[in-house]
Amino acid sequence: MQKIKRHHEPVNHKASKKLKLVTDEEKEEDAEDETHFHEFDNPVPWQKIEAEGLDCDYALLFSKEEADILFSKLEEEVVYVTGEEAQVQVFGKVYNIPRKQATYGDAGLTYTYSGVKRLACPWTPTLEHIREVVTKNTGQTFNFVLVNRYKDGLDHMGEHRDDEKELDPLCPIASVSLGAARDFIFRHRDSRGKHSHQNFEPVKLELAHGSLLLMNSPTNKFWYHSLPIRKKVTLPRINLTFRRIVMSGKKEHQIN
Ligand SMILES: O=C(O)CCC(=O)C(=O)O
Repeated sequence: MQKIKRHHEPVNHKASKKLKLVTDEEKEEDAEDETHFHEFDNPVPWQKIEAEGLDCDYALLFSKEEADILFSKLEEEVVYVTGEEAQVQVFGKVYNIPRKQATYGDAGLTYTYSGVKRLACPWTPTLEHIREVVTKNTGQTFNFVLVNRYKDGLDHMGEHRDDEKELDPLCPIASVSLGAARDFIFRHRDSRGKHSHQNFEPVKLELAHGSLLLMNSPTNKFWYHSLPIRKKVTLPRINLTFRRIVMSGKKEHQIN
């Protein structure tokens, strides 16, 4: 197992600059600095999760009461895709996705996932609210969210990397979990399959109700992740992965 270090600073440098006690001199300097983030007034205790090529931050972002309300609101608001849209093609074969999925985001954005192109629906009030809280606590902006709903522990997500060309590779993927706690496993790309030539230990986490996992660059280059079947889990879970999509896969076309 990998070591998880606790740290109590916000996750980016712009933010940490604002969260320490500042002297008057520093305040004057800050007044000239356009990149200050006074809204970082609600720091959460982050845990650092690190391994070779893996850099994540984990925090409980919402209290149980807040997370319960958000879960119920999302159950009312989110409309999941059905029919052919709820299927994927892998090596030419069509499969039903073993969970429900929906995509929301800024107007006109699309995201291609396992060969399927999805158009973003307009933000719902609750998704917009959660996006704002994530931005406040990370300093990162997001223009898209992939929603996955797992009815119980039989619903799952196979091993993959979030390395699609539309994603800004330097923007972390912010994964908010609501509902049943589920195991989440990272596996290094060189430790997969029979012919793996390296022996990296997998990194295993439990994603709690109300938590936020930030997958920072270069995690998605080197590590695959999955949400395996857990037969003992009987309750549903909703996961939101906030992403920053760039129009053509090139940074200069960034939308947000
Ligand atoms: O539900 C989860 O935590 C996994 C989500 C995920 O891997 C993804 O959206 O790429």
